[in-house]
Parts: sequence; C-alpha cells; structure tokens
Amino acid sequence: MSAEYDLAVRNATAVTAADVQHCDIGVRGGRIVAMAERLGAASRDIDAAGRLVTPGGVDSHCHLDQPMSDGSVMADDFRSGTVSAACGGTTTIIPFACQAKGQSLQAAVDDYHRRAEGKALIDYGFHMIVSDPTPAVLNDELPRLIRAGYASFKLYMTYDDLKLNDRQIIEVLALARREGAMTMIHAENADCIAWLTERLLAAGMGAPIGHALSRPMAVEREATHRAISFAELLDVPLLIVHVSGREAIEQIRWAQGRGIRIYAETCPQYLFLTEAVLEKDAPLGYGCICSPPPRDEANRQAVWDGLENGTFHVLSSDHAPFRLAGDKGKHVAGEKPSFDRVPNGIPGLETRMALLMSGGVQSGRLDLNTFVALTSTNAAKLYGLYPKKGTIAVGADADLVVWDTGRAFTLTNAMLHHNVDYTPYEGQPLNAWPAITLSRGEVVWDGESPQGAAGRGEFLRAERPVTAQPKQRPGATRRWLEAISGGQPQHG
Ligand code: DUC
Ligand code: ZN
Ligand code: ZN
Repeated sequence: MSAEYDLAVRNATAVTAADVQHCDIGVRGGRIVAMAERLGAASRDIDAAGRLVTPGGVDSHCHLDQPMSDGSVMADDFRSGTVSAACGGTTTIIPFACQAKGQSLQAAVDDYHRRAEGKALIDYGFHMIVSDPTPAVLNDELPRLIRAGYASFKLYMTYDDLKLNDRQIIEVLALARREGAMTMIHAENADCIAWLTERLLAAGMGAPIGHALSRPMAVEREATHRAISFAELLDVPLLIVHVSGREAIEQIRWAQGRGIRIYAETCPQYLFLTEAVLEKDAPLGYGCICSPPPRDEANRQAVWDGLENGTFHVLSSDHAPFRLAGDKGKHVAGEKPSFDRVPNGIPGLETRMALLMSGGVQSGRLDLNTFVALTSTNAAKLYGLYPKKGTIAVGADADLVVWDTGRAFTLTNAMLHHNVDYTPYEGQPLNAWPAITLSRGEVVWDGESPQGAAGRGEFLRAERPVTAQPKQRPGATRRWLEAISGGQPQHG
C-alpha cells in the first residue's frame, strides 16, 4: 500500500499563534495536508512525542550581501545567511533590496535576485529600501513593483546615503496608502545624531560608547513621534522597526491608543544587551555598534514589558553581519576607528528564536502563542505571506520547527553557522534550540548540521497585506484626505 503522506510529524504539540493541538501533521508536496490525532502511513515519520512544534520562523528584518558605501563587506551572503537562519529555526527571511541613490528601484530588485539566485537554503522575499523617490520611482516603479510581489519597503530618517526628508517620506506614504503597501521606518533624527557626533568627536569621545551617546533615546523618540504623525496625517499603516526603549514605546502606545495604525518591531539586542557592551573594556565593543544602540537596564526591561503587553508585533534579528577580524568588516576604517566610521549592525539570524524561547517563554514572561505570533505569524501577515507562511494549518507550507526544550547549555559562536566571527550573545545561558527545522517538508537542520542544497530556497511574491488595506473612516477626521484624493483610496 502506498503511503498517504510524504512525511508525518507524529505526536506533535503543535503551537500556532492561536492554539495548542496534540496531533500528527501530514505533509505532501511540501505542504501540510492533514492534521489529526492519528494519521495514516507516511513515507517518512518524525517522532515529535514530548516536543513542541512551532511554525518556522519568519525573520522579516535582516541584511544579507548588501553593498556598503564605506568599503565594508557583509560577512553573510544568501548561502551562509540562510544556512544560519535554518539552523536557528527560521524558514523564511525577508531581507532588503536596497536602492542606492541614483539607481532605479527595478535595478536594485534585479540585483538582489541575482545575489540570492542559486544560494538560498530557505524561502525569501524582499522588502525594498526606497532611498531615492524620484518621480519615475513614485509614478511608475514603486506601484509596479508593489503589484508584482514586493509589497513592503523601508524608509530611513537617518544615514546620509539612505535618508529621506519629511516631504519625501510623506510622498512615499501617500503612495503606500494608494497602493495598499506596508511601510517600515527607521526612526532616528539625523540632524541630532550629526550634531552630537561632531561634538563627541571634538571632545575625544570616539570610542564605541560614543555611539550610544550620539543616539540617545530622545533622538529615537522624536523621530518615532514624527513618523507616527505622518502616518496619522495620511491614515496609513506604518511599522516602526528596531524599537529600543521606553520613550519610543510610549509614543507607539499613545498612537495605538488613538487608533493610528502603528505596528512595532523590536530585536533581541534590545532584550538581551545593554549599552555596557559598548563600554571601554567590553570585548565586543565594535561588534555591538548597531543603531539604535542597546540602552540601559530600565529600557531593556521596558522592551520586555512591551512584548508582554502587546505593543510589539514582530521580533526580528536586524542581522547585519560584519566580521571583527580583517579590514572589510567592523575595522574597515582601521584598528581603532572612531564610532562613526564603524559599520552598524550585529549578527542574529540564528539566535533570534532560541533567545526568545529561552528568555521569553521558559522564563515565564511570554506564552507559547505569543512566541509564535512574534517570531512568525505576525510578520507573515504584515508582509503578505500568510497563510502560506507563519502558521501550522492545512494548506500552509510545511515549515516547522521541532524543539528541544530540555537541555541547558551556553551559547558560543563556535556553535553557529553564520560567517561572522563573534556573537553578541557569547556565554548566554539557553535552554532551547531547534532539534529539527523543516522547510516545505524537507529537513534543513537535523540538530547537528544543515541539510539540503543551496538554491532550494524559493522567492516569495508578497500579496498586498490585509493590514495595509484602506480603512473606511468618518469624513470629518480625514477631511483633507478626501479633499485631495476625491474620496477613498483606490488600488488596482
Ligand atoms: N541598523 C540599521 O538600521 N540597519 C542595519 C544595522 C543597524 O544597526
Ligand atoms: Zn534600520
Ligand atoms: Zn536593519
């Protein structure tokens, strides 16, 4: 008798953002086709008795093989980055196709497809980074690309080579509203950072801790509030990325309380690190320069509170991989460069899921459903990949993690599969790690080594997300929008 399923994950404790079910999960053709207490024969069985099974992670903010303007080179390409992600339980990534100023958006997207082609072990989509919203981009390229499966993009309020001014941000948000796209924003005030950086360098504060001093919380709070005001003005959803502390969180909660459609993302670096990692004797000072910077202990606790009280929708890694050794990474500008000449970013694709499982769920702060929502489901929904990705359900891709939650160990960089020569979480005690990661029903991590061929990962075309659909609102509060658009937004 031929087997009904290619694979059955037996006796799973299957967790979604909504439920916990004890069941077998039947897989055929890479998709989940049945879930029941007892399923029939399969060509292959995985016994998950006593194990949690969650949807594979969706890491919706990571940077791979992104060209840099300072001569540095990212350590991970689509091969090492996706291998590392899979070994840590992530089965979908959404890195960025970054438009350089002067470049067409289409050229940026084509370039990133070439970078990913033949290399990815797991599935991937792209957010665009819009750094040059010319009339051609606004009138032609961006609407066309949104409709073609690139339904989200990131805007920057800082970084000279990427930042938009307020007028440009408003123009792009108006387009996002019209087209039903999801906008992400990096909220830090560029002029404040430039001024503080100049003064700190003049005062001899070029060491890594100067990075944190040049970007205090007020810099992020102000930009967060400004971005929220633009979203309110245009009645368009907006996701604030990598939120680092209390004052930005307060702005977000204030906005959410007013019914402004603000979504928020945070990252493990704001849950597990403080600015102490940038202090003089910290071994990884240069390695932990990222923006926004990790903050103090009270802010770290505030970020945990924000996860617990529902302010945050997404936990992503913001993986931005640069090596400490050599002259193409953190030290591209020399052995002891001032903080403003160090490429920003820390690695985290592989550690994101286990850090939250250990530090969030096993510590009793978060329930399992919230863990799944934060690491997988919400990102899939916000970026138009749900329910293909982000859940365990009949019809979904069989992207699954079978967890080992029963062993205590200490994280070391030697365990990891990225091409970076450090982890900011060296020495972190953990009690959980994926025992098996499945991508479309294929084992890509067996608990000991990555499995599967580079290039098996597929590009994911994003639908325009439900969360970005226009809202019907009483006219009085948005009278200006009605006046300038002739009523509700249309999208084709
Ligand atoms: N901050 C970003 O905004 N992007 C990449 C890395 C970082 O630290
Ligand atoms: Zn950013
Ligand atoms: Zn980033």
